[in-house]
Amino acid sequence: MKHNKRKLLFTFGAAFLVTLATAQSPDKVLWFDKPARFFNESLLLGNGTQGATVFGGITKEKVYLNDATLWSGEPVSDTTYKDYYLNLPAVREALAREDYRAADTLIQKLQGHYSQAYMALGTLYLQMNHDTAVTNYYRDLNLDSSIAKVHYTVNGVNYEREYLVSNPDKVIVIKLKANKKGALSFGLGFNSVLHYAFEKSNNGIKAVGYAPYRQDASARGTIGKIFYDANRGIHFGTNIAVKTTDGKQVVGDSSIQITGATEAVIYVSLATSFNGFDKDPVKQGKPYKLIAESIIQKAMTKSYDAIKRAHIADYRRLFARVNLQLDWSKTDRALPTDTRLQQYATGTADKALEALYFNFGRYLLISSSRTPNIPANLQGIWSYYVRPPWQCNYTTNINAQENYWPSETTNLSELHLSLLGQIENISKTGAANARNFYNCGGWCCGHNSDIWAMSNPVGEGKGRPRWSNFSMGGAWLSTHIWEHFSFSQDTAYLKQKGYPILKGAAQFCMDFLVKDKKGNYITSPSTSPENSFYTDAGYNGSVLYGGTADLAIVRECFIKTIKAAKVLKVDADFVAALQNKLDNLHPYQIGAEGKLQEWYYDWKDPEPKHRHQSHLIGLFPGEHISLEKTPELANACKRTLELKGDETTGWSKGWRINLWARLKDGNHAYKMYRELLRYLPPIGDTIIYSGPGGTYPNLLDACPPFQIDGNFGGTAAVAEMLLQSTEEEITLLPALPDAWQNGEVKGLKARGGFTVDIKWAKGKLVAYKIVSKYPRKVKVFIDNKSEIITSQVN
Ligand code: FUC
Repeated sequence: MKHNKRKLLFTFGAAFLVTLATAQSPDKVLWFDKPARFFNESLLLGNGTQGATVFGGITKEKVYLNDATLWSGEPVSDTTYKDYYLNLPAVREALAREDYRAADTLIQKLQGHYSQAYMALGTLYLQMNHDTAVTNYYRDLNLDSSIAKVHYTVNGVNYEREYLVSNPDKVIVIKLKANKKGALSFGLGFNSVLHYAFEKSNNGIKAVGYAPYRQDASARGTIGKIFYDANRGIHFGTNIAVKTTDGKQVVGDSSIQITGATEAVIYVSLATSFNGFDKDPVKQGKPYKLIAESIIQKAMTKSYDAIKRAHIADYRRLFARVNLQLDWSKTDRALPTDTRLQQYATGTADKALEALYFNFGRYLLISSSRTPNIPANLQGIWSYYVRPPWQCNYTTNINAQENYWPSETTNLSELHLSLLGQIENISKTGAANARNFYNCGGWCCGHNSDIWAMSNPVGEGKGRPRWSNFSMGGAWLSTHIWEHFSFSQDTAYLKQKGYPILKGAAQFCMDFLVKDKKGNYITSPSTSPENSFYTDAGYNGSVLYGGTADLAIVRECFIKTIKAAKVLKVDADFVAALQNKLDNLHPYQIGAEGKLQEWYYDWKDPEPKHRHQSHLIGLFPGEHISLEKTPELANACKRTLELKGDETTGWSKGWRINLWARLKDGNHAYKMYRELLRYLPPIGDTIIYSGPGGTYPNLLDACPPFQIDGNFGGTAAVAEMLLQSTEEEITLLPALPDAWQNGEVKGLKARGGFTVDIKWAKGKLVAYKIVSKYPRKVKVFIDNKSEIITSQVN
């Protein structure tokens, strides 16, 4: 009844909105009936490097501009921490005598600087010269085309804007149109929160500026100073120009005025001087002014339609590889996205919204991860701060990795290369850290990284060890190398690029391991990401020996390095040495409450519901714990999750959904997926670090604050509910929730280089297709029964 009333109101009040919205697929379009007031309501566009945040303002429009390569800082020096390892024995000795308080203090001598921060580039402003009384307002983001639109009517004239960020042409384009000749008049300007100035340009306005060469901050980016120097740091250039069909254009030094036009196209180019993690961005920087100039010149020779056609074709080549249908035909979803989210939070069924969130995750990865060696950061590429939350960097104790969980399974393998390139850079800076901090070979990475591939433990001698002194970031990252090979079967990549890096991570772990009192191998010192314990004596500490998370990561790293060496038929002696340490690692323990023990001893947890669950890595994203192979350990993981409960931050929820999927509990995974999509109202532009995780009106994940990892974790989890694979077998519908009775998914990827389509009805598989480059035999599990099939050839 209520539902009908609402429909009536829409039909009567804004018939055109309903027509527009129902013409769109409810699983591929985000739309709103009001402009965005805040970032958390805006629409994000990107070509994988340049980003635009569109507010859809009526008389005043603003578009935040970003470039993935604009960060504070300069290359890191590998001699800064020479001899820090001399402080390591004292920490180990304190731990050996069980003096955890001393270990917590002494380990701070093994801390270096914090990371640098991702920088906002600037804002494009439009001032529309028409009345403010507007009807028929509508804005959307179409995930099928990666185009945002704004429509509204003023005094009987329909105004339209289309926004896109093109990868083929590397340009941001906005087309404005009025349906009455000469009705389009507007002014355009630019500003930046960084240091900048306007320079003369041939065809529009041009701003050039630079980021701080140093920014001192804690992990949250809230304290310390910012240092600018015109001769240091990453510089940027932006050119903005307009082409009109008619009317008049006046170009000033810092603004452009258009009067009496019918159509106008705004072109924006962005470029920076960043030229690699180890190159000085001034002395060895890219010619950013020339690059920005040449991009705009080339783009302006093309029509909007030509740029749009090339953009859509390029984008769809990636996006259209996967299609998910969850049987929503009977639901009326002709409502704005934020209203749908609000209704969903009260229990309304909206399977199209569940698919929309999945599609949006793939869209976000395509839009933020196409820059060589620069992976999507904590906010992808979209930030408007000089002091972003957590420096908007790479947090390598979960967040950077989680961003890439959907990359292989949802058929976007080439986007993984941005992260893999960054790992290669980190392996170079990380070799100095292994030497300087731990007197080890190979390479390692601490808690964070940035565009300079910094990888030292952070904290500057004062950081809390529970996050500052994590030493397994590199070993965890290195597992992505094997995952990329396992899905792509790209042996050339593994041989030439991947394996030496993976081997270096394993080498560090080999050297870092020490023996415990029983003769088993452990890490010492050790931490469990961001968590702390109570010793039996009641001390609340965070540095211990033999933490389970460390050893789980070491297991994953060794298992994958051994597999890679065997594929390449190399390093038999190294493999034997790895296998020996692997076999003699301190084994998993199951604690009194039945959970997988996080600490070497069965200590109490000050925060039993802590958001991190790094000791469960063997279950997901890892592979050495499963219900089939290690049922006891898998059940201990389950118990851990039960004891932790489901209430947690966005990224943590994203992770737990994957864990529940691996435990083959589709209904629990689905329950938490619904919670991940819990509507959170926009809280303005202040940064809030506490409160429940969920989803903002524009479908961005809230840790809180906004972090894109939750979006990617949720997207990966949908794939994990529908398809799981190991190198030996493929399981179809391993964790299908009761709520998804009927559906179809096309184009998911399985390990071994397979592409998989699955169709189901009434909760049961009805058809499937497995395709690969060459015909291959593969074991397929359906409903716990297996069959060997030969894949079809594509
Ligand atoms: C880890 C998490 C925090 C936050 C930060 C970016 O440190 O524990 O919740 O996500 O990364």
